[in-house]
Amino acid sequence: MTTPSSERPGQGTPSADRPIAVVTGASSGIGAATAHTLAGAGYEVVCAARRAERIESLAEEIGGRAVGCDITSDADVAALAEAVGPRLALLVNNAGGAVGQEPVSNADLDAWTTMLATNVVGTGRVTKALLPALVAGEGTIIVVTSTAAEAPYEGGAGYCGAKSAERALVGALRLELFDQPVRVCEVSPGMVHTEEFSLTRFHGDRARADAVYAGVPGPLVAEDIAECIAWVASRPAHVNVDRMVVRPRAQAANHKVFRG
Ligand code: 8X3
Repeated sequence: MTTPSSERPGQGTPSADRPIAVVTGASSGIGAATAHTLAGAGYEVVCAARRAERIESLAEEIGGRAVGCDITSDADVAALAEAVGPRLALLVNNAGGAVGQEPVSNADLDAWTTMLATNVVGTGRVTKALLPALVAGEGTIIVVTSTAAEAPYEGGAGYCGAKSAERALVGALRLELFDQPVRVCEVSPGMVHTEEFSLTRFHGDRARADAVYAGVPGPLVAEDIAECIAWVASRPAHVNVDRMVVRPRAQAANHKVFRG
């Protein structure tokens, strides 16, 4: 469903008159920024994440709804689908992330399993559960992948592998839905300085997390990606943005970053 900007209902519009958007991983970073941006664009945003207290305050702030949801749980995702109801305009699969950056020789394979369970299987679980509502609502699916799927880098076997598999999911799904009124899009961000991404990746090591962005003149921020997601969603219904790759100007490739 596409809502022309001139006809978009505002945030104060009653829920029944607003198209519904689901954002997973809405408790922080790109997910929270996307929830804000989509609410401003007239959606009733269902904020889904594990950390209930965070999404409850977010939902209250933006006139949306909070649904506690661990995307690795069948029961939680079934409850999310129940809460959404029969029609859905937009699903933003954002939940996921990186855990660790060790070379294969020293890999924590449990971390690989976690990354696959969230980024790939979790995205598949949510998408599968919400697909009937998306078809009924002639909706749009946007998957937030990563430039980690563009090319592998040292220490990225687990994360690059997970994001590449998530990208493959997007491609397969688009082919499967070719005769359905559902758009399947991918937004692939490069370096985005959020409060948690690198901190989680480096197990809470603040110095290592900060070093990722040190000296970089203008890494992306969550709002940059939220705007891209909202733009992709707001194209006319016949326009499918297959993939949008977005990096800061200072990042020519994952491994080639200018630091002033
Ligand atoms: C985040 C981008 O470069 O850390 O998904 O893989 S990178």
